[in-house]
Amino acid sequence: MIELYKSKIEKDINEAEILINTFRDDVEKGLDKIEKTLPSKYFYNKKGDALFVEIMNLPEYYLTRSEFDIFKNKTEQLIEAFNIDSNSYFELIELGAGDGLKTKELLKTLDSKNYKFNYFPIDISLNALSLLEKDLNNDMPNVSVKTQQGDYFEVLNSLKQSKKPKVVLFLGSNIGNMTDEQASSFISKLGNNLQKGDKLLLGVDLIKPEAIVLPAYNDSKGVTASFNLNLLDRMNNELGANFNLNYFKHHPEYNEKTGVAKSFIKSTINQTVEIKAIGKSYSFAKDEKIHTEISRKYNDTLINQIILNANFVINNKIMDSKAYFADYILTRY
Ligand code: AVJ
Repeated sequence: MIELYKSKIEKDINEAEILINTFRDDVEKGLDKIEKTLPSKYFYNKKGDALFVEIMNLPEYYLTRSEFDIFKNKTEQLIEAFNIDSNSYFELIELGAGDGLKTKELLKTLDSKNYKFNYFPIDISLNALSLLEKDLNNDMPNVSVKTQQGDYFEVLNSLKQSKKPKVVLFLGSNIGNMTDEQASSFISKLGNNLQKGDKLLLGVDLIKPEAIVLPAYNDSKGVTASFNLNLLDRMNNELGANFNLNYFKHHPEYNEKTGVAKSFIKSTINQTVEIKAIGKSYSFAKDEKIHTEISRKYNDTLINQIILNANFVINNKIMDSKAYFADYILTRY
């Protein structure tokens, strides 16, 4: 028994070490570049998760509300686009668990119309999954929830065995954090794990004027700034760095022509920062920028380009009342 505990603890320690080592390696790789970068995936620690929840509730951050509008008010259109017989069983798979607020609207309607399905939320975080499962079991006991912990593609590959019709949800413009090349290969890989006729519901933010987009990434309360600068805090806490947060600031940019929003951290003075875990010091010139995130906005042309080499066609495009956001329904061929 004790041996068993010991090996479990050792396994946990081992996994934690791997995580911190990849964080260190990714930081080193990014900061060694002429144009310094840091990966946005490291925003999401406990503090970052909480800040992102705050962001979703900001008046300037229209994305979540817009997609919720679709799920609440255009539910029937979404379901119709799935093109599934209410009498034949299908699998509803969601990439990322989230708080389920949008998905709940869909689940509620599917349930009330007596559709036969299981809901499979996939997430890397067991904690997020168990919170969602409890909440759903409580709110809609009729809906069968089968949480799947792990990597999206590993889980999809295992679900592929069932050969049942599938609808995959990838919401929230999460794809916008990828470069277009990364997005293409992501969609291709999704297609490889699905069968002919299966659906992908891809939620994306649409290209729109700077006056609307920029404030969403530069809110007046400074929550997005804290979210971005949390990366420096993480490096201080986890990599023994000495970033002084008083001398760095959040700097968002948006190009209305290309639809690319970028977030940077800008050094406000000439300074040197030591990162003990890397064993190096980095110099930052006054006004030098570290690129931390892309939040791409889309239109039909861009979506068609991204799915060009994947086996999908666009079947429907369902937008919110302001046409800020679109849920594209893609069909695997
Ligand atoms: C969760 C990737 C959709 O890019 O809009 C919010 C993350 N970053 N504010 C986005 C985010 C800054 C968000 N996504």
